[in-house]
Amino acid sequence: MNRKSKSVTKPAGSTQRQDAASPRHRVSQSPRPPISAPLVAVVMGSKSDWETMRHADQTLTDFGVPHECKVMSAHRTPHLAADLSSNAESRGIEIIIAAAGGAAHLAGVLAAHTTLPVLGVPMKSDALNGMDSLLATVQMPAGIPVGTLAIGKPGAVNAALFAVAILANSRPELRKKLKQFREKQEQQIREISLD
Ligand code: RP5
Repeated sequence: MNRKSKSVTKPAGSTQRQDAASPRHRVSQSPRPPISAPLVAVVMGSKSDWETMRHADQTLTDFGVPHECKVMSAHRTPHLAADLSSNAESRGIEIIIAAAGGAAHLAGVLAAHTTLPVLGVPMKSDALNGMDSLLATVQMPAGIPVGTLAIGKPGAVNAALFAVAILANSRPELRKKLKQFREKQEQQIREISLD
């Protein structure tokens, strides 16, 4: 499945949906579990951004956060972008992560159509190595904020971690997972030996 051309929603726990004809389904006769509605929308301006943004997708999956990944552009598909953002809150989405490169106005445009928190990830560009994307994303005039992360993969991972931190404010189980993640990360550094 081309995950960048259509919505991909991952349920909490990242469990595989059981096919209606699967042996397990036939034996249990239990109703198919509903797929959790996405809490986070990961939007990117081009398919070429996916190699970077797959790290946001993976991080959200690791934390069991239901999310969707979509390609849409502020300038190539302006109506699609406006619709996604305008309807996000009513669909239960709580955070939008927006990645774009070049004159990276996607995050700002999405933020203009919603009061949900929008996290921007500047993509590394060929011409200016991502500085153009960074400035276009971070330098929002006062009034419509975009929380901007680092250029490229670190920003993609941190945008997902930031989304987890926001969601964790009202979800103790997610807070616990985030603390465990930090503890594991710290332990890995403590165990490094340079000999
Ligand atoms: C932006 O232009 C995208 O976010 C991407 O980072 C950049 C280049 O897009 P492509 O020319 O690779 O489609 O809209």
